[in-house]
Amino acid sequence: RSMSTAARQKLRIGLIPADGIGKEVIPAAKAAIIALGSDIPKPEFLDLMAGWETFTRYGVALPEETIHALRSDCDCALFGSVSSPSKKVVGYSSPIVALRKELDLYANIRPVVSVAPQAGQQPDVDLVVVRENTECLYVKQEILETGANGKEARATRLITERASRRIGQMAFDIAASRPRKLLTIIHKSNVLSVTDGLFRETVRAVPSLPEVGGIYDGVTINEQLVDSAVYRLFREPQVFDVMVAPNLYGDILSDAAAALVGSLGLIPSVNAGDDFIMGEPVHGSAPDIAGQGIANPLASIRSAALMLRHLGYTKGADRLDVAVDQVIREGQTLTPDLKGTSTTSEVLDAVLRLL
Ligand code: GGG
Repeated sequence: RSMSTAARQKLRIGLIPADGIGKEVIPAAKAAIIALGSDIPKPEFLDLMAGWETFTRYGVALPEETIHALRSDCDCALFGSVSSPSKKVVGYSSPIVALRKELDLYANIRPVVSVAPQAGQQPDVDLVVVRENTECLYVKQEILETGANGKEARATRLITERASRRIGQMAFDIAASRPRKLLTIIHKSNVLSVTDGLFRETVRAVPSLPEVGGIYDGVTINEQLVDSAVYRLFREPQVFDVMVAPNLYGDILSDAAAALVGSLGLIPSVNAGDDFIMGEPVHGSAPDIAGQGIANPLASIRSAALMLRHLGYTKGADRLDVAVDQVIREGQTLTPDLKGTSTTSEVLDAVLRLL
């Protein structure tokens, strides 16, 4: 669903690089956006803070100022990557999980496309994972108690009709706009019949909602248990077009799908709500390579393209996508995750030359 462009004079873009390689790839996306010139309204960038490093410096992972600036002063945003610790740290909570909730960015849309089968990408992969972005186990209601079995840890998994319906509608919209018009609902209702059962039934019922009025009649609905979906993803990824999944399954499936096209460093996403859009590379903060200047900027540039496309700036978005695809196809200027020897700035320069 594309948001209104509303004849903007300028495009105010919040930049939240956050941690690790986010600080290297978000500036690359910024440079690519600037290079679009008059194909988009004049961009204005606001540098905003969030992340583990922000927490260690200021005692807060997602400052109020960042949320306020996104709500009041930005038309859209780009988020990099965050390095949350694997152990509980008092006072810390993942800023990206919180941001998605604060801004009600209820859909995480993650396209995975192969453009260069000759370079080891699986041929004909062209799928979109539509991940519910606000609930499931990510409501983060965990408790630790001591009982008869020693320590007992419990987590609440929340699935609501409202969230399942709106992610379902988003997924149907996306499926209806694509040539194959095929939607696969991912669940595990044979075991989790209450929670995944509600997700599955609610998404399935979307075409029959009174307000939908038959617009999804051309969409074929499939469903697949999450475990066999992963199996099929590796055996025959071409069978998938749009996959809609609860939060955790969607997170895992999209990382798995990235392996089909060579690197997580290529996979973009947008966090979409009805009023705001935030691009975000699917990869994390990659502490093993952070600071070396070799992070792949292509997922961030593609995330900028997705964000612009969502806002209705199709020409600018197309130019970014065409340039990125060309760099991948040529295979001359690639970072080490794609078996290349180029740096982040060399890959960015290759994209800029093609813009
Ligand atoms: N850009 C995606 C990203 O940062 N992934 C890592 C992630 O989501 N981590 C969760 C967290 O650290 O809070």
